[in-house]
Amino acid sequence: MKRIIVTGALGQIGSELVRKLRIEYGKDNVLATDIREDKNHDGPFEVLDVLDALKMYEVAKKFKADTMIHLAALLSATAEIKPILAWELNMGGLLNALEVSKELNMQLFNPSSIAVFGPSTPKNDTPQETLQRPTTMYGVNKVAGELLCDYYHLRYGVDVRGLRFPGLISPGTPPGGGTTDYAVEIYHKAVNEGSYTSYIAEGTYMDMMYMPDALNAIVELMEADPAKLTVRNAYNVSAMSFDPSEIAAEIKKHIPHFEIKYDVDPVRQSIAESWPNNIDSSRAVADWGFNPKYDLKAMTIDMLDKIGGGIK
Ligand code: AKB
Repeated sequence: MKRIIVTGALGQIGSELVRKLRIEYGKDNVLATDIREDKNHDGPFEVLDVLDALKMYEVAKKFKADTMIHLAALLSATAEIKPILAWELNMGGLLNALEVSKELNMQLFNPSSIAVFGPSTPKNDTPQETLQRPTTMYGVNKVAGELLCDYYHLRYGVDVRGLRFPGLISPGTPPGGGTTDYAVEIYHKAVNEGSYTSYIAEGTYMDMMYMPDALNAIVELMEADPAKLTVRNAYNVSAMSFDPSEIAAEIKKHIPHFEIKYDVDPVRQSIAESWPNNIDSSRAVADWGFNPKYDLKAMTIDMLDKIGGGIK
């Protein structure tokens, strides 16, 4: 049975992933950690700043962890506002996670992002291997992080695995500071207020995935036969691509009075425009059977149901 330590466990992915891992591997085999205290946490929990390498080592060693899921990071929009902090946290945290994984012989999961691509990358069906010249601090962190993962795998044999996540959509803990967050906010505003003002312009396409598919992808990748993995930096994975008007039209099918307006934020718009319209996930399909279940239609039904909008 795996013994898993999760960093950034109170964030959007972490809060749902820890719940799933505890169901699959047993509550006491999954240690949630975060920089914030969670007094009501239901299961093993430790306060951990990922920049504290010694504490990361001690906590993982004491727990006898054989796997680390390293989620603590600043997302793209916040990273543009606080680029130095983004560099320190995103790079320092990952370096510590790689070092601790090397020392304790742990398997490591590192989330990368569609942000590794930039304006010179092919925009449609973006291949697994292509130009990666991002123009955001977050993208620079993610490319450097992917290279570090390759390095630790080649040089030290660390069993590191990663996914280039698109925007992740979920009804629970909200994302914070991302460019794709509009696709989460829109559902809450639709249910609670009947309208949403999008900071991303109509016609701007980005890759997206519903959280259950993202969680399955993490577990399947970490369980995959290492001999089948041809990528150690991070696999392209996407389940759908849409622009704000398409998600609005899907919501309108269930909430007919719903209206979308636009008040474009230049910072997040320019980040979105530097990213692909849709990436090609075929390598993940071939190597370990990536198979997302939710498209825009199915995700919208589930999101509205869970948020409380019901289906009319
Ligand atoms: C963001 O928008 O920053 C993230 C991402 C695509 O990595 N959701």
